[in-house]
Amino acid sequence: MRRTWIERRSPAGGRAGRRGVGLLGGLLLGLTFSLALTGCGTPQYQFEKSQNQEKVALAITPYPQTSLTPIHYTLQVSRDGQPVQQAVEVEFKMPKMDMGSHVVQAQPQGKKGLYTLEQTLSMPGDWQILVRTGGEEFAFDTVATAGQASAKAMDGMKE
Ligand SMILES: [Cu+2]
Repeated sequence: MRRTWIERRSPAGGRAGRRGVGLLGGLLLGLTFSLALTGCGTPQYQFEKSQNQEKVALAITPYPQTSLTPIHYTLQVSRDGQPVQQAVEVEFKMPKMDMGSHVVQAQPQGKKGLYTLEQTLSMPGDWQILVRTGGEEFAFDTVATAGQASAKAMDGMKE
């Protein structure tokens, strides 16, 4: 349905393809919006760790992550293969720098063990993402490249 809607809106699809617009178009539009609100479709998990029967998969969107840009993180948490529903805390820190850390609560999405959060990394470099599921702590070593905004900020600093 989503694809159909996009084709209808594309210039190539033309106005002829919009005959049925009106109520149906409104319904499709509403559906597309609700899909957009529930997330970015199927996340691509770049990282996965298991320990003590618990498993955490981490999806970074977009990937690779860039600094000074809001990045979406999706976590899929399971224990013995079953979705886990509990508080999930995430800490962001740069292991090679003494610049503190940022702790965020991940928001549960439905009952499939999915959790999301958005975070803007303050600078490019190595970022350790610590995921605490209650009993376990999972450490993911990730890298952020310099985002557009970051490159601009650096230019601004060169007076
Ligand atoms: Cu730093």
